Amino acid sequence: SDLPASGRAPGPAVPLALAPIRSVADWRDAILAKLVYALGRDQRTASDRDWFEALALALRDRVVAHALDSDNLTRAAGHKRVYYLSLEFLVGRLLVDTLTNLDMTGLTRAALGELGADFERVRAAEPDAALGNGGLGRLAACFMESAASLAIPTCGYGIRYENGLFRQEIRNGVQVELPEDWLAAGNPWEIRRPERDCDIGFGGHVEQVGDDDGATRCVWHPAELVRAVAHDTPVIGWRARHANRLRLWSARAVAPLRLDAFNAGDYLGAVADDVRARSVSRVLYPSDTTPAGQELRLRQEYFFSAASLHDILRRHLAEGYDLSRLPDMAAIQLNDTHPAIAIAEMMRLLVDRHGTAWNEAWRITCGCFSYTNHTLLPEALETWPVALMERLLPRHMQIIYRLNADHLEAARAKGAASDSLQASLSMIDETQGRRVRMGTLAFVGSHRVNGVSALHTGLMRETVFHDLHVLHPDRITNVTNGITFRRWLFEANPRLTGLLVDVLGDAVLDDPSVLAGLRGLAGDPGLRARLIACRRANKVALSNLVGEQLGIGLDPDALFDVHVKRLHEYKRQLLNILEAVSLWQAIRARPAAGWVPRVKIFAGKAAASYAQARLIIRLINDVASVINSDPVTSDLLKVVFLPNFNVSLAEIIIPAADLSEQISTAGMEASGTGNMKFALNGALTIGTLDGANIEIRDHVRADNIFIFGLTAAEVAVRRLDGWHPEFSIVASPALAGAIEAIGRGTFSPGEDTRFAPIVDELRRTDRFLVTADFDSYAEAQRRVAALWRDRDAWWRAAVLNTAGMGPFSSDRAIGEYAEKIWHVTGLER
Ligand code: OAK
Repeated sequence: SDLPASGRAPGPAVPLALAPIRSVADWRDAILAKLVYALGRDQRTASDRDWFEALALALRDRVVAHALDSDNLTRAAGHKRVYYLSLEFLVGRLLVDTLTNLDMTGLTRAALGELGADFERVRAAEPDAALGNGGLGRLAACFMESAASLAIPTCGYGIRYENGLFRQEIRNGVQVELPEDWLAAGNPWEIRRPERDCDIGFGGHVEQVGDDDGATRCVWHPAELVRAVAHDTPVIGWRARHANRLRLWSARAVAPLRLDAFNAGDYLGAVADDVRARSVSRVLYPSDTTPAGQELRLRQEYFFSAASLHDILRRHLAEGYDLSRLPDMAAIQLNDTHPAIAIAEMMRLLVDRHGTAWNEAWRITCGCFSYTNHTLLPEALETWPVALMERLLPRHMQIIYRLNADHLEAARAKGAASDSLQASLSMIDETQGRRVRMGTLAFVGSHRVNGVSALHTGLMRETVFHDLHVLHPDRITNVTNGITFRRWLFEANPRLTGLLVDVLGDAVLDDPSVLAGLRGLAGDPGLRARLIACRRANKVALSNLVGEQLGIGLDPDALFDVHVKRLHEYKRQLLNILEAVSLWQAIRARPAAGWVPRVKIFAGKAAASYAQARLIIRLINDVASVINSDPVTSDLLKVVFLPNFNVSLAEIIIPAADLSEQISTAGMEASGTGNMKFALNGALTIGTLDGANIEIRDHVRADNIFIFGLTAAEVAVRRLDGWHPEFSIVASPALAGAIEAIGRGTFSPGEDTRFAPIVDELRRTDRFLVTADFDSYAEAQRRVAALWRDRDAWWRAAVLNTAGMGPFSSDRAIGEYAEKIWHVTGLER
């Protein structure tokens, strides 16, 4: 018979979406029912956390109904699906996102009010899901939201880390890392999917079935199995048009308890296998653009890639398709090289498990995969020691050798035959021990490879991927990053959003290109007055937070100059704090010279092992405590370092910013996405011609952005032409004065060597060209101050920033992926 394995006839899909909630009373009762019957709590004693959980469960019912409905439609339509494989999803909170996309915020405020709960406090009770380090992880989260909003059937796959990105405290100016326990009280958004669990192998040996060139069937006998346990979080799109899932895997032992050992009193030994297995999904590596270089990291990468591919093939076959049709039904996006081992795993599954011929398996694999590169920093280009791969993934190593032989042979046939070209094209790097180049594997196994801004994509073609690009000139393409306007405008800045709706109409909520209509209103005094009021309210909110957390009083009428992002030398927080020191010295020298009052706001985490970045955090904090207690400058300059930067804090800081610092060494920031969030909210950018700053300048127009510094091409020349930082320091009294003050212990009384590693780096090597760009940066800051004094001109520029940001919606970015890379459309209803 043609009944499915369940024995039940499939029948027509039942309409699953729950009836819309029509009244506050209905919704209030739905929330209360969750509080009482799902959580067993009493309304009179319920905590904010209890209300959050009850509300999330009530909302989840509705989102899940949409997700099942979307699934049914996708299946019935035989529609292609996208699979987004990412080791990081930096989601943040989901409550307001879900309410916004379901259009239930107002209703919920009222319903909670009737229940005696406070919406703002309930909202704050949700912990951030911080399953990512920075840009790459946050981009994945924006993309999930946009794919749902565009009704593109998509499943995100990643790891359900028990401990996400660490919580940062600053003690005596020093970063202290504490574990973040986001799951401690449970996670009401997720649903366990035990029927999707699968077992992932490691180690062991390979049994050769055919000849020994690796291209015929083999049987891998792993020495160890780890169970991948599936958890789904539904992701609802804007106006509830469609819902997708984020499927996160956690790890546990196949047999979590050895009862014999336990009964014999060996309580630790009885669970040792489970502890070992669970370590795979225990912590997120804080490896933002530096390699973790450890076995556990490779285990994580293979674990989630293999579980995800298993799931993708299972679904494809269950829906009755032949494997040869996989590229028509599945687009698999690799978010950087972290899941690149999936390419070898796909070949293994097709060849060894399903008996597909090698060349056909390769056609299927390349047809499905595409790869996004997120950095060109040499230390972040992933390579794995061949010996480690052979031990952990012996069959994959064989497959990689065979793929590499085919690839090098094809290159030779196209004329790339010299030893040096073959060595540079090889998947195996022989220069520092033998290591597998994951970027090369990802490139060769993908039909498209993309960079994340025009500049970055150009540099991919010219530098790291040059030889591969010559071999496959149509493979590299650009998709400039984007951000979801739902979270970064509607939710983070409801005041500005209300104003935009008033001025531009409801259409602005659905079509970001409508923002361009602001251009004609840039000189409108009425609009300006309302914008000023809205920014001021956001600045008051941030000032209150700073007051509560740090006891520093801020003047909301001062210029809020904001630099928030991961701490990394190439992002040059050091350039900013040096300029702050120099500004402080200049104000002290001439206190009555008509300075623009300024607050320099910093936030960001440093990788625990990154000593220089940690020291820069210390410098910022030490400079802050000296400057903030100086009575001479106290009305004119404040420096603030807000601890524990995360998505939720960003949502408060960004709408309150006047000036956005995007000052990386040109050529080093692949794109940046914070730059987009600030400009969308009307902050003016001070920045280098790096990453997406260049495209932002093109869209907001050069008069409305403060560009300074060396270009990427000039940086490249500088590095070759024998330039020395002392040249720049000698030529700049302001810079020399700032460095000297730091070296002299002005900010580390009694310990003048505290910042010696920073001073030495600046004076001797200055790999990130801080000294080379200092004067140009300081001059740009004077332009900032001059424009700030001209209130009309400043706000005109601010309006033109918001007006120009339509193209930076992640809906546009996802639309480009869909068209150019995935060959998929949104699902029609
Ligand atoms: C993290 C780990 C390894 C490789 C890259 C990253 C990463 O976060 N890169 C960042 O990706 C963002 C999204 O594309 C870009 O906007 C940032 O410029 C880039 O540094």
